[in-house]
Amino acid sequence: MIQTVITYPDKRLKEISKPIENFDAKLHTILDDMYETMMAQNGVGLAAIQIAIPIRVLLLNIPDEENEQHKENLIEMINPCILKSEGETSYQEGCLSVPGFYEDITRFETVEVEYFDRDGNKQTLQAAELLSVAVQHEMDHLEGKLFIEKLSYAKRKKFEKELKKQLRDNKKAS
Ligand code: Y12
Ligand code: CO
Repeated sequence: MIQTVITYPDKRLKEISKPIENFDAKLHTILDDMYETMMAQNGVGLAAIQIAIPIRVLLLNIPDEENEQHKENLIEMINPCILKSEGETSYQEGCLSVPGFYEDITRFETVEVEYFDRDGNKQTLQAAELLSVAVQHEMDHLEGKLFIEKLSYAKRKKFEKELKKQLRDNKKAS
């Protein structure tokens, strides 16, 4: 079922998510709902806290060269941990919880991540390029952090100005 994505400045986005202990049917339903929700909103990544569930679960579905997403490329990560990180890269990020705002953010260039799949099997992922950026962005959500917190003072001011305009426009439209 498609769920509501909560948006900034909803305080729930600041919550630190709790580890999963049981890899059961309830978890599988949450993962399935997250996938439907992410696809319905053209997302490439989604953390459970974005649908107001504070658990350490995230999804990634990176588009191919034709910019198309395929379910076979879906990665479900439960209780992810970064084992290794290298380099530095900058990428224009967006977030379903911060709609309409995109900005360049600096992160590690590559990361090695250990996580559990939906059946509780331990997995490792070597991530580079968009996958690396997206996994770091989603893992920040598990710590209650949004990409806008990484902005410089000047860019944060630009974001706040755009947010105020969005809120004004939404009020006018309703
Ligand atoms: C680079 C870095 C981090 C990520 C993490 C996941 N972010 C998203 O999936 C963002 C999706 C997104 C989709 C939007 O909607 C459309 O494009 C139709 C969007 O636009 C609005 O809300 C107006 C904003 C963000 C991914 C890549
Ligand atoms: Co996000």
